[in-house]
Amino acid sequence: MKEIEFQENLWPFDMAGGNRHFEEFSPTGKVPCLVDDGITVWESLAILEYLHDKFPDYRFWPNDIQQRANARSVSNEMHGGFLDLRGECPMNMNRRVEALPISDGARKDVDRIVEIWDQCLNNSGGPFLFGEFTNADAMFAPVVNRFDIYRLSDADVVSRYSNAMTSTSPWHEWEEAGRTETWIVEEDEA
Ligand SMILES: N[C@@H](CCC(=O)N[C@@H](CS)C(=O)NCC(=O)O)C(=O)O
Repeated sequence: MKEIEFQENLWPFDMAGGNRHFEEFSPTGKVPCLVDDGITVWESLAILEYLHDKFPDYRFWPNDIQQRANARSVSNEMHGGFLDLRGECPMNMNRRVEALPISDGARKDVDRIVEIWDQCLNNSGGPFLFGEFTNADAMFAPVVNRFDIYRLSDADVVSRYSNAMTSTSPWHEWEEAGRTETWIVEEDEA
């Protein structure tokens, strides 16, 4: 989204083998992991903070201190929470769109996410949570996919945000790349 050059190294999951091959480049043995100029950064939110430090002019976080605090708060909420939703509704670019019955816990997560999107978009005017694309949108992008494929909400704000996100060319590239994968990770099939 910020048109910064990067190289993606695709290491398919090997759940049966415990993904031990990830340990070759990632201290936690998990992905994502960024390696830049000999610096290794793991944990998605730490990677986004690193990008903010490295490219201060790209506005990875909003300029305004109040908005930046809000963006960091909702991003941390995503990073550390919504476990029911994340467990029951894995992100999947290849799944056919179909409603999925979800637990009360996951419904509570959905309601809170709709509330966040509603407040942020009303406040900023959109198209992204804080106006232009920021780290907060990067954190919520996988949830846009979950809302779409499992038809989790028919709130106006959800289709509005989903349209903004899924009409970007990085989204198309991401979706296309996911759809060309031929392997199935059983753990990530709802
Ligand atoms: N809190 C970490 C989560 C990392 C994580 O759980 N990654 C998953 C894929 S989304 C993974 O690598 N799983 C492989 C495994 O647990 O063996 C982050 O935000 O980066």
